[in-house]
Amino acid sequence: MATVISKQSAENLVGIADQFVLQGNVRSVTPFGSGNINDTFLVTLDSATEQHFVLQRINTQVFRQPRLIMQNMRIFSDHVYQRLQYTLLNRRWEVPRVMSTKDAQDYCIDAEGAFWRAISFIPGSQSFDTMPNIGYATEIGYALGMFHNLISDLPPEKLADTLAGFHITPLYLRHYQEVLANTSPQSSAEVNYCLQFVSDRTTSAHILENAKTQGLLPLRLMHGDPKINNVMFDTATQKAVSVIDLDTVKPGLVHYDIGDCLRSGCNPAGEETEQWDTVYFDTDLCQGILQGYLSAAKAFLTENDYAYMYDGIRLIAFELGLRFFSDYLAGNVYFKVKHPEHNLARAIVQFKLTESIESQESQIRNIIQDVK
Ligand code: GN1
Ligand code: MG
Repeated sequence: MATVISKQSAENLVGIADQFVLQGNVRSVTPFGSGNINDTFLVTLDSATEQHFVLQRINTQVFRQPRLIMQNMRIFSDHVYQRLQYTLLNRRWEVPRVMSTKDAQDYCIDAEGAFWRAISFIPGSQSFDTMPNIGYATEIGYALGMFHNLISDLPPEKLADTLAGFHITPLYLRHYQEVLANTSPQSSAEVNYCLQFVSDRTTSAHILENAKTQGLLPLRLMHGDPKINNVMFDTATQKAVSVIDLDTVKPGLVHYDIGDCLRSGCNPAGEETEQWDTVYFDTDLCQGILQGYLSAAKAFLTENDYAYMYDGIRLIAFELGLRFFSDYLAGNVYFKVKHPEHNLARAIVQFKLTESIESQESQIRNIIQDVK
């Protein structure tokens, strides 16, 4: 459900935000962004030095050990700050900073036991839910490549697993089958389409996990959620300047990230549309994103990484559709929804996108060959 703030809780919000303020006063706290899991607010201060920061209530039903997230974020940012000191970059690049409370903690717990943390807001930046124009595509790709590049020498085992099973498609498939066994969804054209869609694709769900088990794809650190609106753009230069939302930075495959970046960046209709006929995968945007990605990531990619890139793109679109559909069947317990059919509608968008990816397989494989 959308966050509803009563007068009472608005006052509480100011009190919670104030825990993270070392200089100045809180002027306002307003709902921010379009996250599906955590509750996010923009805090505005009357301070001259730092005008805004981002306050978040972590959904502890999803992230069971939120302290591990904060620990990962510290290790991640210490490493990246150090790398940036020794990297000659001729452009702006920022890393979101964890803010401390008045008593020097990474988080605070409110009277109801909720877990709150604060992250710096990248000044003069904005994000987009869909690609404003093709010029942004290479920038989105560059941002993900830069992100991967900066952690490519941080050993994966240094970071904890903050969300077990995240992006392991066969586990989502198993969960779906369990949910399905315990529900009898009301039959409709939309539900039947989704049921059939998944049942036609159960055998291809294992492709990345099999490649990982066979040692063809190495375990690396990943972002976990590099969708288009997690890339921040400088409002003046229109260049990508940061990748935000670091809760799922943890060991995984870069293919999950490449897939997530492309399934969100190359879907001009956006993941919230209900005009399902307008959903398609734009191969020009795909070419731009991959070109930008490789301009920063080429150094650490192997032949096998390229060989499985198409599969990653197809699989992550399918996987997200499967996750939305399972959540619809389970009664909307994971993703926030605005109405009961919301997750069903979101699933159809991802399945239509998967269909479009599948129908352009040879073009997408050619693009990968061309840009590498
Ligand atoms: C969730 O909460 P948000 O919007 O940052 C989800 C991602 C999905 C995304 C789809 C931890 O991210 O995996 O791709 O929704 N995050 C988690 O918009 O499940
Ligand atoms: Mg996220």
